[in-house]
Amino acid sequence: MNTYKTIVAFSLLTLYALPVTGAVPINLVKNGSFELGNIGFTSDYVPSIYDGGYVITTDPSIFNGNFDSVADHTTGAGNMFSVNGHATAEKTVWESQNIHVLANTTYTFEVWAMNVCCKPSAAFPDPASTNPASLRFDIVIGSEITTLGNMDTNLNAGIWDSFSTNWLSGTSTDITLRITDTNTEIFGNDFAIDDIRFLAPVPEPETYAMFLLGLGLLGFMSAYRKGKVN
Ligand SMILES: [Ca+2]
Ligand SMILES: [Ca+2]
Repeated sequence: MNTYKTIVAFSLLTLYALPVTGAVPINLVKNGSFELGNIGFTSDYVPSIYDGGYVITTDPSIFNGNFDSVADHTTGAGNMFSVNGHATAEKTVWESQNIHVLANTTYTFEVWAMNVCCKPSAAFPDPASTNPASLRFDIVIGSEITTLGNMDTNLNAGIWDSFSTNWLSGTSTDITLRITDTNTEIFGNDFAIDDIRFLAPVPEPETYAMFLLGLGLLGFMSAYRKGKVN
């Protein structure tokens, strides 16, 4: 009976634990947290403190003295992608490496962004009135561009906001993700991006297999107990 109880308890624990351990999605974006530095993406922006410039930093105020001193989203002490908005329209802020996707599969895109303008100063007496960036999130498949959505950064500096949406791959097999700032103001329009994720679905067949194995164990032990008692 003790063995029976132990196995039933183990099976139940397996059933409860699997949805948790099996539910960790895989991020297909290389260096989406920017913790590896200036790698894994392309950009029309250049390393610079001026308009149309970016830097990977733990604190945007080091990059540009007018920017607010704010922490990254990943850990509060890591890197973020800090940007001084471009004056020319349709410049790519960030574009992922090629991402291979499975056909007819739903993926989840997530990104965090914040306004980093500005420290109160003579130039920016009321930072909350400065222009927030207007970000557009696209999926690029060859020459075809599909917009996933748009997000303005918060009017106030230092507040991380997120954008998240699902995308069905259809017949697509290879994509890139692209972020563009549609605001071309140079006054304000300074922002940071962090934790860009393109999440593959959880591998469900394995979870179901373990679920059925657990049920099988329960059934077997139930039959075993019945036989022993009678
Ligand atoms: Ca980060
Ligand atoms: Ca600016």
